[in-house]
Amino acid sequence: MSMAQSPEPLDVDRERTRTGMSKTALKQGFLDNLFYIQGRFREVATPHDLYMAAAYTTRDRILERWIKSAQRYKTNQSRTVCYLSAEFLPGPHLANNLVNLGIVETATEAAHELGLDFDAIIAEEAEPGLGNGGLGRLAACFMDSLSTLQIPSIGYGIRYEFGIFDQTIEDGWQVEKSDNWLRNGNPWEIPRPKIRFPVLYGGYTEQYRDHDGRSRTRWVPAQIIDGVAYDTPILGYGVGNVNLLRLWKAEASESFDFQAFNVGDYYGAVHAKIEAETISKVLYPNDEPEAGKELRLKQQFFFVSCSIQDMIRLQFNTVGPLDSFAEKFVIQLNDTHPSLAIAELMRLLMDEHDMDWDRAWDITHRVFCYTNHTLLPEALETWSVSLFERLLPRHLEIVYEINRHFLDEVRVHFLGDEDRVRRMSLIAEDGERRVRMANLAVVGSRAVNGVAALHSELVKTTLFKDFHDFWPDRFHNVTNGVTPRRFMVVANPRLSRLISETCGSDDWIRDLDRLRDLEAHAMDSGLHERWHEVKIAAKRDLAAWLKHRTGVLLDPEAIFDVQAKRIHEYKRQHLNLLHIIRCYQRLKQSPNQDMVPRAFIFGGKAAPGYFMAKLIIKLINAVAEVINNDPQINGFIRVVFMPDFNVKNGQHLYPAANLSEQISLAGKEASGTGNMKFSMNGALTIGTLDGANVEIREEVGKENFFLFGMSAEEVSQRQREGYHPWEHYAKDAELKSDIDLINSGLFSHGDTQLFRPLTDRLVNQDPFMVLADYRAYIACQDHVAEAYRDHRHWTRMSILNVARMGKFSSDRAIREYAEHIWRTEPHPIDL
Ligand code: 4GP
Repeated sequence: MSMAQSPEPLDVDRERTRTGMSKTALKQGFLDNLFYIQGRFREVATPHDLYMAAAYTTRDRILERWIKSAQRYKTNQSRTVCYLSAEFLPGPHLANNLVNLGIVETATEAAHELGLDFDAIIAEEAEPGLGNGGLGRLAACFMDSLSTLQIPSIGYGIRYEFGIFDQTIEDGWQVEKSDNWLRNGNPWEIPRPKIRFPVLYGGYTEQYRDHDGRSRTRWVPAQIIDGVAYDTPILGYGVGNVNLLRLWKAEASESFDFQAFNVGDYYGAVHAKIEAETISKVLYPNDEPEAGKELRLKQQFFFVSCSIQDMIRLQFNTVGPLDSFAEKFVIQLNDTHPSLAIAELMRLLMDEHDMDWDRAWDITHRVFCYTNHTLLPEALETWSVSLFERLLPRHLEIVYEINRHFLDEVRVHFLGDEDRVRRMSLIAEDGERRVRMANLAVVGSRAVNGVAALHSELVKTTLFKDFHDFWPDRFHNVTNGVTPRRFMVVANPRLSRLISETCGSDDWIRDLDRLRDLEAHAMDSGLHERWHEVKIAAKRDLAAWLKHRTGVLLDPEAIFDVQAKRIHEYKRQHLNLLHIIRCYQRLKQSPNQDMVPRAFIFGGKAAPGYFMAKLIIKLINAVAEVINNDPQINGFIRVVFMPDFNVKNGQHLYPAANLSEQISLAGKEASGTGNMKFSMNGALTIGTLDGANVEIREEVGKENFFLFGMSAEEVSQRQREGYHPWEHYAKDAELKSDIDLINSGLFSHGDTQLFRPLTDRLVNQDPFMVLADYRAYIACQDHVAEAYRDHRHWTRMSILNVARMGKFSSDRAIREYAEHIWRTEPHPIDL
């Protein structure tokens, strides 16, 4: 609520007491929850008990709004957005919910009066790591914005018992630890044992005649598993709306257990239960590359089948007949992982609800929309026809039938172009026959979008060119965004306060374009001083945190140069490393040179099976060990790897960064969202013209962005002409000496072979053109160092970066989806 519009303090007090938001009510609620739910009293409570009591106290305050929202949506028969995503990375809920309820200060004071350490309570919460990276976090930002924009919505996904692994670093290597996030209970979820659906697998299909004599298909499955709903309320910021994150847990279906018991096969019954529960047991820890594993396909079908059945149930409960299903719902497919939903809706409409093909298809293709998140060929999901048929025999028939109708249309449109037909088919026929999930998603959806302007352009001109030729109007762009609630207000309270004071209101939290008001103060030396203080304080906090976890001490005066994201060759953490080695060599050659001190900070997980990514982590840590312990360097440069980068730990990084590394090879990063989080917190970007970097640069102004490297077009031209990385190695003496230093064994206790796979790959193949961009990157980094010397100028650039980030709020992204793609309206719930 804006300061200007605040009611009189007395009214606020009265209102807070009525709604349980007053300090007294919070304290009482907390003590009650500690006693009645945790069975503890103050004196014997563990830190985790205190956290649980705080969480329940907060949840109680959300429930009233939740029920009100559900009732209102039901009576209004509101059009509902169903966001289907195999991943959600919401981050810890407590702090975020307090912000969205508007009671951070009251809760802090209440905790203080009870003699509790508020920050310690917040820190107790386990990370719900139900996602790998960008895609899952985007889903969580979108849920926050959907609620804040008061759009009725349900996020559907899987309640993985084990989320993304916890990362530890041992001897410089990544070691994965299982993430038992539910071990101590999850106070935010509400189990819904009555919302339970059977999910079928395997078996065969058969034809039969129904009572009207029509030929119908019946699926006789070999296995039935139940999906049970667990709901997490998602509260909007400063509004009464609460939407739902509904995650499915797999359980053995009772009837199945029972059969086994009847024949005395007790072991079999238990076995079936274990097998059933395996489906929602663990998240696949791969970021982009596809795994092709049977369990993964089972997981995908599991959650889409439950979700579509749930929507049909809701349709009957509210609007009625299924004919208006596409008016009641819009289903957004977050990548191809949920695209089986297209075939599942067809099956349910036809086999269970008596519709003929044409009616069912009309509804289906009007209800679905699909977002693509990557162009990397290895990430495009395909499933072998034989596996697909074994698990989902009925769906394969439906996919074939969709394909038959579709290819008939293609043939009519592009007479005689069988090559095109082959490329567009839902089935790849070269080699082992495979189902192409991306093609299914495009054919089954009425709208397809990329996640940044450049990416959406490449989607149209490369990946889905044939489809774009056929259906040009189907393709859209919605540039990603992130929620300022999580990534500014929760992560960076100091900066948030400073912004609100400078702008005279906190309206920017809901309307991020209002950050523009900062521009008027960009030259104000008073603001400069405070801006600098805020940044330094965050850097001190991060330094203390990292010292505690890694033993490495950073100098808060140094440039905090941060690259935090999944480890992947296309993101080019090794390019960053080459620059670090360059700085090191320069300092060794002239120890007295006037270099701006730098702290190089990395964070990110590697997929457990991705050898090269794990080797990059090892190299980062190996370089860190040598540099940090070299007395000649004397702390001028420091390198540190933050273990277990996730939403929770990331919140320490964003506020403290001076420089944000967004250095992927142009054309490879679909959008990036870390780029937005850093910039919103006043870091300047060093980056290529890739993903959303392009738009960030447009917004903040090219003079406030450190650009280097080839453009996507130059990259493809180089590739067409033939790229020979060894020529760069041979010609550029510094580059050669940086790579040679790695090969010398300096970073590997004399082992000259350890990093060979990495350096050989760079010199001989270099698929992501690290060597081609090396020179430009080093030059740009020199430019950064010079710019940092001029504190005033740097601070001004930092302020302008924040001031111009309005576009990158997920509220803007959701507004675009709502207007151009979903055609949904807000349904405000009064407070
Ligand atoms: C990621 C993209 O790599 C990233 O550029 C984008 O910002 C993010 O999705 C959200 O759109 N892709 C994935 C993935 O995480 O698994 O494909």
